[in-house]
Amino acid sequence: MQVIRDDGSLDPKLDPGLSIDEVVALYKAMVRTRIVDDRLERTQRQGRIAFHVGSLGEEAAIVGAAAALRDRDWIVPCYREVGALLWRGYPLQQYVDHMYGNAGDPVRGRQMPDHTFSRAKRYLAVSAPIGTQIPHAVGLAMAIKKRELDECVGVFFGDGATSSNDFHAAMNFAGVFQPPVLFLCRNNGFAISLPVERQTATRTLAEKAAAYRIPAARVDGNDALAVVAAVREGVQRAANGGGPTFIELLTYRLGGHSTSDDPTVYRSDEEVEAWRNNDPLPRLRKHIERCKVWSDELDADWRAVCEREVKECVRHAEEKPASELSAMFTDVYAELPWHLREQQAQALRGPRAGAEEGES
Ligand SMILES: Cc1ncc(C[n+]2csc(CCOP(=O)(O)OP(=O)(O)O)c2C)c(N)n1
Repeated sequence: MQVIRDDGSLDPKLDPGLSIDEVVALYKAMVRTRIVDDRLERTQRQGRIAFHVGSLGEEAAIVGAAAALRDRDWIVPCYREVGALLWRGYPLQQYVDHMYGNAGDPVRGRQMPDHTFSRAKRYLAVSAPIGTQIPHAVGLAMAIKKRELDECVGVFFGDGATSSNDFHAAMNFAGVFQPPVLFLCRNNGFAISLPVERQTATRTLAEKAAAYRIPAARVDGNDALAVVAAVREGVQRAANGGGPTFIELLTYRLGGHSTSDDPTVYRSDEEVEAWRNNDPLPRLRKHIERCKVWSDELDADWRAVCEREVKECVRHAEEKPASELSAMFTDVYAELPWHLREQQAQALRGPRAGAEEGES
């Protein structure tokens, strides 16, 4: 499924009918996500943060899907979807604070960078083991169905996650019990170094849904408006009591899997170059330029605004103190058990205090 044509015009049969202001907002959010990514990657390379998982090249799949969900719908992310959280108006400063694990980090430094959450924005905490978030999302959607709420759940995962037990258990359950859930599969070509051809024997990922009797779509995930159209259709189906939808978003990870990866060892420059020519940002930009609401000047201005914003956030994040060490022991038990109280006291005395005092 494709909406934006090569000349920037839209296929009238599939056009999701966003206002031009909404399309510009979507484009601006995609650019902002990329600039934030780029800044964080540089920050990691300078040794100022430990780790980053980017979404270079996947912005249409991520931000486009978020734009089609309603604010009351839930997002269950993988780890690459902070663009969806930012789309919902999550403060960039709070995200950058999380990347530093500083005192402003809502996760209080207890998780890896890019493993954040927001209750206010209905964005669940990242669950790092691949695929585990998929049954969480189905469970959440079951609760919505039982309470008869007009809400749905969009769960993101990669092509690699379709090989997990959790994916199949969740799809099967959703097929049988019909909760309002959208399976948003970002097929970005790779699970770290494993190409999708080695991940599955099926020709597409979308066809897997047929076995669970879940309606599916295969969408050009680099076409932001095709993503919006497909996800809207899924939201509509869920709202009408039609149950789950599976959407395969065909895209490509232009960057490394994370800052700990070197993709040049498992794929060719030619392949990356070919996908660079299919970059979702220029594709959407072509449409808004054709509509005469965007220009080189506006583009440069917006990029400068985003650059300034993220640099400011990094500066503020570096001024803040680290998360409290004691936070390592809080927020799990209503009453801390004795052994954790002991460990907390020891940690607060300092890493070598126990040994010096002759404790084992
Ligand atoms: C159960 C489990 N096995 C292995 C890993 C290590 N791991 C982290 S990301 C990843 C690849 C996932 O690929 P995919 O689902 O396609 O998502 P993508 O990173 O491409 O967005 C792997 C194997 C993990 N986190 N959990």
